[in-house]
Amino acid sequence: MYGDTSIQKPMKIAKSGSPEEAELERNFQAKIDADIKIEANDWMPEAYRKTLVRQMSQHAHSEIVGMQPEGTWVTRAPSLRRKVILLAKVQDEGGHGMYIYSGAETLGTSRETMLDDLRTGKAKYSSIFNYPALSWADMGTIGWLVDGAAITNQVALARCSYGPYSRAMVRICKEESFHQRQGYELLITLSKGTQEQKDMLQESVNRLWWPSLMMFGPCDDDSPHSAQSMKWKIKRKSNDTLRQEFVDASVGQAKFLGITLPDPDLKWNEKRGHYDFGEIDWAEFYDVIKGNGPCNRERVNNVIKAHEDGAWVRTAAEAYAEKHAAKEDAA
Ligand code: FAQ
Repeated sequence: MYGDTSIQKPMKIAKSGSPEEAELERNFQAKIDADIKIEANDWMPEAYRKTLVRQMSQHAHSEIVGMQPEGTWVTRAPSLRRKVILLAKVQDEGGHGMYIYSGAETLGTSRETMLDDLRTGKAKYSSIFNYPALSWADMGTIGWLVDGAAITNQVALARCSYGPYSRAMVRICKEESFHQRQGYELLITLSKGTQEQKDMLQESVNRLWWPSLMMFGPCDDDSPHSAQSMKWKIKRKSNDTLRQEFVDASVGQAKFLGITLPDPDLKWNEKRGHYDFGEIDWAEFYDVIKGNGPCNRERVNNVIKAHEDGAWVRTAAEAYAEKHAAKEDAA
């Protein structure tokens, strides 16, 4: 459906800065204000297209790179049941990356270009995947907190103005919901286990809580893309609103597990009707997204290696296509 990007060009062309372009832009915003989806062949401002390619490609890269931390535990899962669940989850993340790359391709940028940008370090992916998965409890905590944060964001994205992105999100959210539940169920099991298992659970949450809050991006005041993306309804809720929703939902879930969240400032604010929470270490966040997190180099190197190891598959596929094209020409 999305394979041939050559047919996905805008229908109307207007000179930049011309009255025709201003008219097209007014109609475009009116559609968005009326909650009508923008589709691949509709006219759209170049900046809207560029913002979507940036966000969607970063999102797809996050899904693909996000397979790595959990992937390292597949061979170490403690039972066949846990191994099957983990394998299914990691495969799902790969599938999510593919849907989102396909969605982004409808905007006229090829998958190869997007992946090149990932390999050369030009494109970002979610900061969270630059932290290592150090214990088996991390398999539960990633499901509970990382998939939990991803769903909080993605439920809002399922209502985004760009049709192919919003529709991909509907299916992805269903799968992420299973991911979140399997993680929480794993943690419930640990919470009922030995003291060693309970300690492993608490240690994992202590490590991953703050990086999970960073997934929502900088505070609204420091988020350069938010205002425009909200106007275009690419983003339906702000970074801080989503982060607050996530904190509010997590507190009760932590209590049920019998653990604490590593934030002395976390307390219910009657007036706001929300939990107050402590200041995020923004220096750490910016350091990680600049490429200096604990695993940035390892993650990108693995992506590069997978691409290089797959060279023979691409060569074989090209040879096969050429052979068939030659046969068709001869017929
Ligand atoms: N990490 O102005 P804003 C998952 C960048 S999927 C890295 O606020 P925006 C599933 C941002 O790109 C998780 N960079 O930007 C899973 C921008 O940089 P640029 C991924 C970040 O786009 C689970 C700059 O900072 N989900 O987990 C981060 O309006 C388990 C300024 O920021 C998505 O990608 C960050 N955390 O809002 C898989 C959802 N935050 O491009 C495996 C789609 C910000 O100017 C296992 N994305 N930056 O160089 C979004 O909703 C948005 O892009 C935000 C950022 C909210 C992430």
